[in-house]
Amino acid sequence: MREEIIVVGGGGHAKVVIATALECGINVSIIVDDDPSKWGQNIFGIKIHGPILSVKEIRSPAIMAIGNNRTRENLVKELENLQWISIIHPRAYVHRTAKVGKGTIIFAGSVIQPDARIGDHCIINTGSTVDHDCSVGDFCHLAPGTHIAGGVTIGRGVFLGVGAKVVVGKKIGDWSIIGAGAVVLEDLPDRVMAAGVPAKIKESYRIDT
Ligand code: JB3
Repeated sequence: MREEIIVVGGGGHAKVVIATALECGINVSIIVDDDPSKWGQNIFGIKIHGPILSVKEIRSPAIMAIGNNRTRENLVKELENLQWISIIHPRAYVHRTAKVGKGTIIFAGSVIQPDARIGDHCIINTGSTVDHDCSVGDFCHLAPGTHIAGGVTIGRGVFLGVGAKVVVGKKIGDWSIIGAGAVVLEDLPDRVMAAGVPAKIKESYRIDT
């Protein structure tokens, strides 16, 4: 029998998560979302119910399908009974020695090389690469077309914008945000926003959360 999961979130990201699950032969039983205007709508024929906390007491396999890193973290704390699964698109490559945490989704065209470690509830978006011996913390989002070279360490809750790159062995601290197309050539601390080529910290931008 096909596995049945709950999908938390009913936006654009959920659409790609559900498409990926279906490609893996996983059925989606319901979608939950807190936006009442979405209730009764459907994604690929699967109905959006609400609100999210209506599934709080259910023990079921599930995936969190909301793009914002902090929102995913907050909702996971509230939804203790759901059993978070990881989903890897059949046309992604994940080396057998790589580790992928629970709740993490790896989209089509992505490549995860030997001994890379990806934490829980991460999004490895379309066509991204994580090279050998990298470490990616929990609740990160590597947007489409991002590339991190060998031995890179990415902290918790980091967002790499579309097409961003990180060179060999560099470190990015927790909850930092890297702008689209940036190239990170130096280590970056926690909670900074950096952009450009080479990536520079935007001093006027503070990440307080
Ligand atoms: O760039 C790409 C390829 N994908 C983006 C993805 C990673 O993130 C996509 O284009 C969007 O920018 C974004 O997708 P997502 O998460 O589907 O976006 P959004 O529509 O903002 O959020 C999805 C659902 O989450 C919405 O229907 C909201 O109701 C719900 N939501 C958003 N923020 C929230 C919150 N629900 C709760 N409870 N709390 C929140 O803070």
